[in-house]
Amino acid sequence: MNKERSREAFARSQRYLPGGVNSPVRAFRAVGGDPVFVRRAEGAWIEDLDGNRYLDHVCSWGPLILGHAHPAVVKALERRLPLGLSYGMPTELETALARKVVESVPSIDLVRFVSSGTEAVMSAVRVARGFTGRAKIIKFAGCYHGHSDGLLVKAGSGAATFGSPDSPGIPDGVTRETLVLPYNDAAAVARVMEEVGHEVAAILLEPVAGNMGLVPPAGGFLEFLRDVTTQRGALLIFDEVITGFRLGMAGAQGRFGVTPDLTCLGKVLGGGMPVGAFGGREDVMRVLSPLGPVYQAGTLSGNPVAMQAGLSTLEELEKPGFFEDLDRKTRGLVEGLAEAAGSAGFPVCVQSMGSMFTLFFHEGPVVDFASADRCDRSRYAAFHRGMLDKGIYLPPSQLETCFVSGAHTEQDLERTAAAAREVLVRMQEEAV
Ligand code: KE4
Repeated sequence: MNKERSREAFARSQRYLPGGVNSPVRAFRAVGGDPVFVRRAEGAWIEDLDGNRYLDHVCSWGPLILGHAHPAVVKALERRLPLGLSYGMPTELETALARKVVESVPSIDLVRFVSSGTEAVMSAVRVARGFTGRAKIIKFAGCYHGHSDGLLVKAGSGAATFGSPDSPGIPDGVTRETLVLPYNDAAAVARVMEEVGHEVAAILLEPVAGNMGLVPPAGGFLEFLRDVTTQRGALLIFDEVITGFRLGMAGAQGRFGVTPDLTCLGKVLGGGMPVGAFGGREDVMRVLSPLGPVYQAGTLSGNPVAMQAGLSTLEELEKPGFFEDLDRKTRGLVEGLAEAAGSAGFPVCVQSMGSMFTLFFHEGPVVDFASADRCDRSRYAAFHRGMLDKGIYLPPSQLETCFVSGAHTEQDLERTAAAAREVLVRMQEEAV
């Protein structure tokens, strides 16, 4: 594949942008090689500057559940744009999208829109602390909640010791109130809640983890967290930035029947435009300014163009059979990938839920960050390069999740499975 124009574009971008990108994972550092620069995308396909086409399983890291440039979304935006891009004043579009969120997501009585998932989770944590008057937050290793200071934390030495910053530039004091526990470890949560539960404002997690690869909750784990937070007067926050409107209109909380006190949303909710949201119990959300004393604000929050993109996207998702069809197609792909993995001759396992999946270079199962961290990353990098050369675009990191969109056809997905088989076979041949 000729990628000369992408290479030249990457050289130019590094003159003006740190690392040439506006989000680190896009720089391909975890898999090697230069990033692909996009000229256009449509449906399940991306075209790069050199005219190479790729079947897209990143889908902009989740938002493009309909595929790229869905006609209904584009047409709605073409009608919307001549009316203005932003007002900084209320519009009925915000109310319409808020109504859809409230009617779809079991935990949400009131919702506020922001412009990113980071903002959504940062704000939800502030609301939880403001509502409870408590400072401590429990999060889980391997769950990513955006880059707000208090959540870029790595586990302290002992279970009950508080986190330390996971990036320079964050004072110890900011992360001191954040505990990091192993995902799916109910015993660790029970111990800490026994010790300091009365000081915990909230337990925060991805109900289905997507940021250490696809790691589902262990049986009973979500139900346990719901019970232990209720018992100790702490709030339960589901970060559904990935899973919201991805695992169904009611997200992971609908699929598992566990209702948190607050939910964070993003990605699909904006249909590719910058939208995040946080919402939950009315009594909790009423602490927010201008009703209550907890401050939060945003110039482009509820932006009308972004609201329109979200509304048009959700209207497509609500059509009968959308999710059933998407999940069925993904199951077929995952079966093909599992078959390819089984004949690889080295440890590869596939984990999936709904239209999300990850091939782990690990014997499996991957149940938390410690196990995810034992994946063979150099094999994943070789797999990524091999798939890219076959025109299949996978996340440039082992610890991410792949997606299927409504635009992927059965034929497309057979192509992905066949490519995976060929690449894994070649990797085995080259390894001997
Ligand atoms: P953003 O600020 O990137 O919109 O959302 C942060 C966020 C919050 N919560 C969850 C569960 C998330 O997955 C994310 C962001 N996801 C990553 C990829 N898994 C975004 C990709 C990137 O960082 O470039």
